[in-house]
Amino acid sequence: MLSRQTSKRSYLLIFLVCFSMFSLYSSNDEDGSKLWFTNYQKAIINDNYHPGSIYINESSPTFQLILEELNYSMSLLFKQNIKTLNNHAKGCICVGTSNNGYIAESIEKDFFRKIGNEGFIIKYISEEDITIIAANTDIAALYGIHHYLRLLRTDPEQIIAQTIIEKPAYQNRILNHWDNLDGTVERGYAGRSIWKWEDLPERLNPRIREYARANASLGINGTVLNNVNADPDVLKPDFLRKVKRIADELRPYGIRVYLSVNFSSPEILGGLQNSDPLNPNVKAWWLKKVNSIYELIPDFGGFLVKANSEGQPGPQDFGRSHAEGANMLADILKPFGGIVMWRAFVYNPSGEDRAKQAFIEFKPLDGEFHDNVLIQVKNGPIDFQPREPFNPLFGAMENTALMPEVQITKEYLGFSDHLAYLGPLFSEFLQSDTYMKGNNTTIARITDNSIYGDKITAIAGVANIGSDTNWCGHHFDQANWYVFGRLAWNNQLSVKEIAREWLKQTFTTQPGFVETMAKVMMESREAVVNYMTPLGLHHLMGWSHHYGPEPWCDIPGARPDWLPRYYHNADSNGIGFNRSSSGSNAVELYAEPLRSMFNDPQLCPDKYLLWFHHLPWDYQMSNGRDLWTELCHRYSEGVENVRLFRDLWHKMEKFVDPRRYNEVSQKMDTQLNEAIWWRDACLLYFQTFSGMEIPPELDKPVHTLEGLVNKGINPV
Ligand code: GCW
Repeated sequence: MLSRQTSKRSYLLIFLVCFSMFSLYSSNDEDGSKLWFTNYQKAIINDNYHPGSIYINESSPTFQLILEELNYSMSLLFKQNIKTLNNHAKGCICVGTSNNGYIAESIEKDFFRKIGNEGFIIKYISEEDITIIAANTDIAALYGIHHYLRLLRTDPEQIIAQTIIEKPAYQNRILNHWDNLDGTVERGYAGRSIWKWEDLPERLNPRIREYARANASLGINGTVLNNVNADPDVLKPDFLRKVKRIADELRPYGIRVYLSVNFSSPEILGGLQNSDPLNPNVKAWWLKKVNSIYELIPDFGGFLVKANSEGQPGPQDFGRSHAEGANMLADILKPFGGIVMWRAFVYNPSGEDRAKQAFIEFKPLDGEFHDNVLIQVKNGPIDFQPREPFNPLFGAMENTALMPEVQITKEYLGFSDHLAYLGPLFSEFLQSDTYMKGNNTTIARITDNSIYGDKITAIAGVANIGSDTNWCGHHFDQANWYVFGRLAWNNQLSVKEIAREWLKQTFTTQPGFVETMAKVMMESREAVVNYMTPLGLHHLMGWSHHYGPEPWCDIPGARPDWLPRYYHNADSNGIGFNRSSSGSNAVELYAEPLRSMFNDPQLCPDKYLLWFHHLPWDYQMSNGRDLWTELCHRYSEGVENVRLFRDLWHKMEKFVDPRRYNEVSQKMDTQLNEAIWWRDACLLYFQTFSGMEIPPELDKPVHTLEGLVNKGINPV
């Protein structure tokens, strides 16, 4: 029997155990709101590396942020109070520019020349046990400390192994928000706009500061606040005051604000007769407007313009070219240091293949754009599909600054319901060789100035950020924001390494988790391609909302180039879009050897086969299967991979807090159901043309075609 004393003690023990379990549980039950600033557990370099103090002798709002960030992160990492020093001392982190005497003494001058305004150096001086983070500007020092903290949390050995010198690949690393002024987000799947326009300028959403911190941690240095389908009202004085409030908040983090503008603003807001870019009154209107913006926001970045595209107004409405429109705005912005990002996303329901139209319109304008204009080109020639070959404008406009635009929000890859890590998509695109100047004329090297030299450089990603607690809708969609930022900084990084980095900072550094999930992430986009649009198929999704499969979609009177049939061309003879020399001849827009390779179905990579060719159902693939059988296998493989990902995720339960574990599990169930939906819809529909059997070794459809056609999709 327990004595009274013992039983009291055991109650106390049970209480303590329960209490500590409870606090463990509650502190570990993450909701995703902390993004990649969640896990600060492992920071072991070796027993001797325990920095315990910070020495910064310069001051600015940004240096203040640096101090706060270091204090916060290092006390979590090293589990001790971090001291702030007035001089350098053993065991300190010393951050600053060459205005700091100790830094000037310790870092070679040449390094400062190499890193420019945004690069940094991290140097560990082992004799003194001091880590220096040096840069030419406070913003670059902020990038430096974030890099340092990232290494501490993911790969700490690097810090003591060598001097690290980093500088960004692109000058302008920009998020494009498709946020409307009413708080909705076009193609946004994570809630409403984080700007909360209605509260501004009086009240600022506290999330904007966290947003700035997250972007600065990646080196993102610009943000376009509003949708490219631009509401002219954004340029009204009341709105500009709201924009100013956001710009003021983002400034210490090195983030400049840009706006999408409507080309008809002079007519709509100014009451002018037209918005002709050569009309002196129009120019005067824009000049006055730009002046008023810079009075409020002295470091305003410039304008993003979607002109003469999908119903948006533009210079062609007045018989002027894209160059005339862009240059007019650029000339006005130039004295203020602003730029124009002019989109090349143009196509019309003409007889011409949509995949050629941007090239046909823009290529002849090469050399006509002024030097503060960038042409913003989507990665593929159609529209952010799960897979497209690269847009042939890349490499073809030697005398024009071209900036890549990728879509971080997953309009065509399952919204925020499907796990699809976009690193492989982004790097496949950036590393595509255009062969325009021989081997290794990759898009990364063209657009970062490594090949044609001396132009303004930039890259844009359409943001997937919203008011959802976890910012992006799916916990794993945070990785897409992250990988965009990391590649914008260094377009040569391994996207698998980036996935590992993100996993370690967001969940745990346990190798069993990191390696398994990095593999899942790396394979996830290919799985989506397989269950949605394998072998070069594209644009099979539902009308307007773009969710789910509708290869049969037919809307009386609709633009043909908005209907799936335009792209898949399935009939009893076969399937695919003939863009070879016997078809639309889009292949001619590519340089050799790509042109010949894409033109010949025997040489064309399988992944682009039906993008460039219309082939018979019994066409022999290189693996010996006929086309129909291969298509069935690809769709099934996509589904099986999702099943595998889900099973692997279930094995991760012990590594992940319950909330995020359950939320991701639920999304994975949805993804599996929808992968099956895609497979069944596409195969059953295409089977009506092929008349061939689904191979018996593959799972049978669980739906009927009739049921799916009548399903009536109700996306989020
Ligand atoms: O992909 C299409 C989207 C539109 C978008 C357009 C664009 C902002 O469906 O919603 O409009 O691209 O990029 O301009």
